[in-house]
Amino acid sequence: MKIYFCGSIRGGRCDAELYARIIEQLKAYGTVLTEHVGFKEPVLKHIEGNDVAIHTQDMAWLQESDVVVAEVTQPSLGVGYEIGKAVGWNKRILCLYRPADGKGLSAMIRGAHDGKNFIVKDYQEPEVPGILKEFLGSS
Ligand code: 6K6
Repeated sequence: MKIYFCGSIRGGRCDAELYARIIEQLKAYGTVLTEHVGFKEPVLKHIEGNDVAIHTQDMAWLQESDVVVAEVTQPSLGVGYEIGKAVGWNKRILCLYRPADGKGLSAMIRGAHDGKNFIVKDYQEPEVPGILKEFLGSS
């Protein structure tokens, strides 16, 4: 299974270490095409700084992916764009959101939940293994 993981980059890197821990768990289910999203420093040095190349590569990976897992707590235009494209390409999508006082998830994400192909889960980190097993275990 090819897994496309989405997480904020220019939207803010406060959750980068959490992304890395989720990606490590995702590897038990298949190939994570976007492992760099969890890295502290940019590692795609050959395309870093070239936004056209980043977009082209990411869209190719997104198209070839079987499922999309997005950590959506830190708002990110890029993650929202990727989720929208994934919906258009009929991908199965899991969005993970950590509720916090005074903040709320976009209605464009929460409102897309259909309980089948587009899943939105409010969670805390200890729940991640069970959520991934439920979403990916049957894929
Ligand atoms: C930085 C860190 C690692 O690699 C880089 C170079 N930049 C990007 N490389 C690959 N994918 C990117 C890069 N910047 C954004 N993306 C894609 O958009 C990722 O797949 C993320 O899920 C999403 C983040 O969007 P922003 O708007 O938060 O940057």
